[in-house]
Amino acid sequence: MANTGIVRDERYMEHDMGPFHPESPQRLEAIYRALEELKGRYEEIPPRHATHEEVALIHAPSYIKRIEATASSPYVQLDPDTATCPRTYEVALLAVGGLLEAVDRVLEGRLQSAFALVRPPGHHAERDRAMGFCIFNNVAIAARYAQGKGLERILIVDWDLHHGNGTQHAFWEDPSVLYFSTHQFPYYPGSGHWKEIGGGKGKGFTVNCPLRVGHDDRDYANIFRHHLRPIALKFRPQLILVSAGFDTYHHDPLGGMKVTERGFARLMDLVLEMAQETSNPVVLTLEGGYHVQGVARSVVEVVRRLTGEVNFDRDQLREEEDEAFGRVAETLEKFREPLRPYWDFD
Ligand code: Q9C
Ligand code: ZN
Repeated sequence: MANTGIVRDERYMEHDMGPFHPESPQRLEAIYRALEELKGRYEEIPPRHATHEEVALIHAPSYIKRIEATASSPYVQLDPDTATCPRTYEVALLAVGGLLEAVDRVLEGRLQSAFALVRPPGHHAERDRAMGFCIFNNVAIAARYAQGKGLERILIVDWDLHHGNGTQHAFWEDPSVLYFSTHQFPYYPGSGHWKEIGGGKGKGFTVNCPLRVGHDDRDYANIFRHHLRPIALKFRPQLILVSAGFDTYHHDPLGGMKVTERGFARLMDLVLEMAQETSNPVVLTLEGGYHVQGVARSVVEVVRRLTGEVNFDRDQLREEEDEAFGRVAETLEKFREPLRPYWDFD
């Protein structure tokens, strides 16, 4: 059995943007309840609050103070989609700190992988701006934090439905953090065109895969196998962070993709395979995903894979994916064009 850890804490439910907001406490309630099925097969990681210094690895001190000040108001609207309640500031620090605890455990070698089941999500948060349900950019802070512990190369895989604009901006000119994203396009937040490949020394280290609606398990698997994989193997990350959103789920209310529970398990399988080949740990953090039962079931399938279970026939899936390759072949050719000077594709 593989050694995996889960960050979970009831306090994550205390951040509440109102009864009609899709990024609801019910998401984690359903996930935590569904995970009871796997109890004993993962270690529980208690979170802590991140410090100001840690959050300031990515965010402007004036922005952190602004968020801190929201704790004294019943409600502050930070952006058309993002609001605070009096508990939001502390819960957002606990989200960052939960992910940092998970990173600590894998860097100490105590765990091979971990999944921070936290909220609010983070990948839209900019240096000085909340956006798209996100307050602090959990995954970006975690990457900088891991570098502070001596790591040189970190890969961030963002399989959320949306483009992680905040994460992309944080590492735009930085060749030490490779940001890879698949996302519905054109769509919110608008960034993530395939021509966006980073700037300065970071050119080639931002990889965007903008996709039309309707892509399914096999399409995502093919993009991971034939685009992410060659890049990751050449980059040789020392840690893989995953912005794990489940809003590509086939019944998600915000998305137009067709990924199933088994599709998420397969993406996890492919990321773990790359991690084994470059012998590095994997830490996931929850981003979006708004079909409450769909997210819960998908997270369970991903965690099953982290514990070492492979409850699908990998050879059979490979065959099905090979047969469907034509659906993404041209798209992949296009994505590869600006990246050819930096990476070797087949
Ligand atoms: N106001 C995440 O999945 N929708 N965020 C904007 C126009 C915002 C999604 C619609 C969607 C944000 C973490
Ligand atoms: Zn999303």
